[in-house]
Formats: sequence, structure tokens, C-alpha cells
Amino acid sequence: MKLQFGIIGPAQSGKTTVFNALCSTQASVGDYSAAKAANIAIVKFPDTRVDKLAEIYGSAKTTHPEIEFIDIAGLAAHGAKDHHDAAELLKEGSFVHQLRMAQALLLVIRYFDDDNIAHPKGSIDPARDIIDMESELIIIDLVQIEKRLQALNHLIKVRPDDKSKAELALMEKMKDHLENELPLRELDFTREERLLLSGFRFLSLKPALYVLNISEDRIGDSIQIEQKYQRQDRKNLALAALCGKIEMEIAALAPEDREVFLKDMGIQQPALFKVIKKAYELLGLITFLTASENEARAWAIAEGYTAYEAAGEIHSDMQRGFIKAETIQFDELIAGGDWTDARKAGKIRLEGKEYIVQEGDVILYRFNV
Ligand SMILES: Nc1nc2c(ncn2[C@@H]2O[C@H](COP(=O)(O)OP(=O)(O)O)[C@@H](O)[C@H]2O)c(=O)[nH]1
Ligand SMILES: [Mg+2]
Repeated sequence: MKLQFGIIGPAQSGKTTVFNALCSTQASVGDYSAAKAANIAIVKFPDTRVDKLAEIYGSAKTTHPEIEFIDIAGLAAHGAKDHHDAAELLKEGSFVHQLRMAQALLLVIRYFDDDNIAHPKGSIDPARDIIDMESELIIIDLVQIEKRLQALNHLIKVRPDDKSKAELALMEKMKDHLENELPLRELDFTREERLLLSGFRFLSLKPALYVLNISEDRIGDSIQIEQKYQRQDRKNLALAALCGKIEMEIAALAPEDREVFLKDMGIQQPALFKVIKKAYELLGLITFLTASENEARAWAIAEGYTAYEAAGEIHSDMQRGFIKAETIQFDELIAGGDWTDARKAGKIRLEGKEYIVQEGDVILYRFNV
């Protein structure tokens, strides 16, 4: 499973800075021309458990789950203030298309003071900017739904069929919701509705991770800031506070030098760790591990996956020929020595297809093909 986050936000909020902090890249900042191509980078999730397994097994290689960040230049440069703007943004070839392909959104909101950097709204107000961002997504989706409704109404006149009628009802339901200024990610859908929805890729339906780009002097208050701005009544929404500028500088250092600088700045965990942790919570993901002489590997899967479903992530043969999942918690495995020791001690569980995989499970699949 590859995770994709599309980065958006108001102009000069620090999107590219945060992108650099997360990806250890050096894309040019302070440049917000709409014509620029998106910055794209794939980052591995750091997970020391993989390295530990590789050590025990003498694995030839290690593999980590990956997360892709797409820093989209276009949307932020103008932003959809009304229906006309939104329609412009929807035009083919626009950056919105790139955004639609992402699985989730990372929305960067400015919370740093700097008189030399203009704020499009003239003042620093994260709560207002979050509301405005939400409205922008809602407007873009509304425009798309209105277009679809027109087409559907036309279609139903010509050839009324059940599928079109079901879709019409769904679009009406979403339109009502959006007109109440609520994002689609807060609406409940039936299984059938989800199927009808799958092709549309609505922006306000995507899980949203807000990043407050805080100034250096607010680093010490980042937890309080997160508590203040995280709306508990919101579904599929998370929020992290981090200082993009400092973290970008630290991310540019050699990995072994980073820790001491983070400590100096009073940063508990680097931006990437924080964002991945929040992303896991937001998307409902857990990690399980596999290891052999060939490869030690961490896998990101949806919470609640069965051993059978998790096998499918690895290989379809493994799923088809599933016999048993030999399972042990990582900590228990490490405490006991290695797999052979754990087996001798009777600590390896034999789990069946229906077993719900837990965070930190190390699994050895038994299967025949
Ligand atoms: N003082 C300060 N400036 C920042 C911070 N984050 C970004 N900037 C500056 O704000 C400007 C816009 O940043 P950029 O990442 O290009 O914003 P984008 O337009 O959203 O991609 C650049 O000059 C950055 O150096 C910060 O935390 N503090
Ligand atoms: Mg930028």
C-alpha cells in the first residue's frame, strides 16, 4: 500500500518548506508561480523494528512502507473563492487533477510571523485559514456535483435506469451536505454509495491532515497549539503543529547530525515522524512485519485486516494458498532471542485466515501454491 498526500494551502503558507522538511529535499521556496510543476518525493517510513529484524535474520535487504508527497503549486496561487474560480480550477490539465489522485490531503496553514512575507489575507489567523481552506474544497466539490447532476437529469429523461437514479439521489444528498458548509469526509455512506462514488475523487472527501506551520518561538507550545486547533467534532481530520523552516534546515543535515539539532531546538520528534504518526491515525493504519534471510520488511495495512487480507498485500499466491499465519509480537520475539527460540518456548501462535492482524505482529505465512 503506497500512501499519497497532496499538499495544498494558501500562498506562502510554507507548503514547499514543509515538503522539504518531510522529504529532506531542497525544492526552491518562496516561489509560488502557478506554472511551476509539482514537487514530488517518495519517503520511506522510518521503523527501527525492521533494522532489528534484519540484524537477527541477517537479511540481505530491508524494505519500508512508502509515502508520497506531492507539493502542488497551482491551487494555492489563486485558490477558489467562488464558483467561477472553482470551475477554472477544474479544467483539464489543472493541478486539481493531480490533487484528485492523492489518497489524502496535507493542508499547510501559516502560523509564523514575518513582516517580509505577505499573507494573502493580510493577517495571521490559523483558525480562519482552516475554515477558508475547508470552504475552498467544498466549493470545488459542489461545482463538480452540480455538473454531474445536470448530466444525470438529462440522462434520466432519455433513459431512466436504477443506477442513474441511485446516483442522482446520492449526488443530491452530497449537495445538501456541502451546502451546509460541511466537507464530504464527514458524511456517512452505505456500501452501495461508496461504489457509486469511487470514480469521482472528491477533494473534501479525502482524509485531511492540517499542518500548522509554526514559528520557531512557538515550538515549545506545539502540543497546546495542536490541542487548541484540532477540532474534536470533526471526522477524518487530524492536525499537527511543526516549524517547517527549522525542520527543513535539520532535514538537510546528515542523518547522524539531526538528533542533536532537534534536541537543541526542543523538538521531540522530527516532522516526518509526527506526520506519519498522525497519518496512521487518520487513515486507520497499522504495521505488521515479515522477515527472512532475503528481506526484513514492514507493511502498512488497514486496521482490522485479517491475516488472509494481509497476505494479499504481500502476494496473491500467499493469499490463495493460505494455510496458517505463524505469529508473534515483535517485542516478544526480540525478548526471547530469535524465531527458533520463540518456537521452542511455544510462543509462536498458529493463526487462521480470520485472525485480525495487530500492530507489531511479526508474521510467517505458511502457504502452498
Ligand atoms: N519566518 C519563517 N518563514 C517561513 C517559515 N516557513 C516558510 N517560511 C518562508 O515563507 C516563504 C514561503 O514559503 P514556501 O514554502 O515557498 O510557501 P508556499 O508558497 O506555501 O510553498 C518562504 O520565504 C519561506 O522561507 C517559517 O516557519 N518561518
Ligand atoms: Mg511552494
